[in-house]
Amino acid sequence: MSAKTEARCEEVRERLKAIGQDHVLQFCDDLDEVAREYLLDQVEAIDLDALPALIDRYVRDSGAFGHQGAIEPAPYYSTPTRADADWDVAAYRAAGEELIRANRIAAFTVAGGQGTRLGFDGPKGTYPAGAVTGKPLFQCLAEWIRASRERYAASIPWYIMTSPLNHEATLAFFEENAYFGLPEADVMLFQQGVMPSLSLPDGKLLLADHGCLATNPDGHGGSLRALHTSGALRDMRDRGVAHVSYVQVDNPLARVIDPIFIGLHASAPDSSGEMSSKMVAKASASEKVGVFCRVDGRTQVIEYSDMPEELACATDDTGRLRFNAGSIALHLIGVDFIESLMSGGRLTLPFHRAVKKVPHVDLSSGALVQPEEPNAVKLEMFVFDALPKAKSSIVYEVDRIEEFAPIKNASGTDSPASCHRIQTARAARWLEVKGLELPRGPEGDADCVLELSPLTAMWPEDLDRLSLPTRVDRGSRLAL
Ligand code: UD2
Repeated sequence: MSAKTEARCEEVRERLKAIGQDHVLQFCDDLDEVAREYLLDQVEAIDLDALPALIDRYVRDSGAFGHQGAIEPAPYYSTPTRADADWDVAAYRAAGEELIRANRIAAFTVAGGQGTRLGFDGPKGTYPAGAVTGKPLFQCLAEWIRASRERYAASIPWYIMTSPLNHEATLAFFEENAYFGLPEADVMLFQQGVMPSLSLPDGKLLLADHGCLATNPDGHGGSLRALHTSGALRDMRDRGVAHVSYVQVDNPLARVIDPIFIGLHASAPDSSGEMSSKMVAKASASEKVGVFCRVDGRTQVIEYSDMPEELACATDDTGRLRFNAGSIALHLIGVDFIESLMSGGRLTLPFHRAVKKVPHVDLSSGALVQPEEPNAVKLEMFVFDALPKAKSSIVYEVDRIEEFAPIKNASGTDSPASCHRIQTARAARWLEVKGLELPRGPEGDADCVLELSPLTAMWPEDLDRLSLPTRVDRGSRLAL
């Protein structure tokens, strides 16, 4: 062992001892130099100064969110097709288009999560999503960006956040697929950070093996830190990007670059241009989406699991859910705002705790234990917790069929099957307006499978340029 590594080891041991965590180096003497350096790197990547306070708040205490002040529904811009939509859609669309043409907009996809609920063993973005073609989620998003680049003659860089669990596989997938027709220089993949898993009830760091801490990705809120540490924000600055369009990897219908939303975010009188959101009217009181609320005059999302049931179920005079604005995790975020969230090198977002079964090394025997009961706390940050830090944040309602078909579960709600149905319903709606005859089943659903690429049409009116078939046969499959 080199003297340098020995010295580093002693220094880290002292810091760990001061906070009662030096067990982490218990097997250090058995490790070769490379393995030992790896473990020390892992420990040094943790904010050790902040750890004791985190343990007090989230392990010894439940870290539950107390919402101070009255919770009111957040106001929103109604979708343009609603009778009460009284805002100038064309003007905002023009304002958004100007920003896109001026290369002020970037796309940003969070793709660090694991497809555990889907039962898919690979990066979620590689999952086949196209209802007819089976094209992967990443390609669906890439086609929106390509179509927007062509339409607006803009560069629209695409930043993609992966995690240590899927980074290499994601990178290889982009290379195999030639970046889906986008210039490689305009696609940047970077990894999110991790948080150490902490034992219950005493908040000890756990070892996944003798030379490795048990960690988990730090949540999509960690993206705001990773944009900074990866150099992505600096790259945005160099390119003159002012706002990023944030989309989750699981929604192939996400309108990745939406001029109307961009226009509202950047120029509506009640928007500070810091962070804005899209919503859909909730399908039911129990739908698993966060809800936009106003607390102490600030817009924020209360996650479905934190929403008091009496509020989630409350209705207004017309019988509609009072808290109706469901978050579909589509945001526009100002680059200046992202920078302002890093104060003194630390991201100032709260954590959310999840109690999980975390395999770990037993310190007395040195053997790996697979716990049968939840034994540890995992900490994650949520991107929407940045919303209340914005001075004035707007919410824009969109039509669920137009923009929200996430793939999260293997079957039922938010599954590949429901996603394909929504893709078909959206394409059917656009095509029927253009006079195409579609077969309908007894429930009124289109009795065929349809898929419409944004390279073919980003808006219904784009179909006017095409010569379309005049009818679709019952049970057939059509990709345009
Ligand atoms: C999210 C929202 C929910 C609603 C719904 C809409 C949360 C906590 N809830 O639910 O309110 O808006 O989406 O679809 O966000 N990810 C990372 N790194 C991580 C964790 C997640 O990149 O460490 C990505 C993941 O790849 C995915 C997205 O974040 O693209 C959403 O994560 P999720 O599937 O855990 O969130 P979900 O579906 O519970």
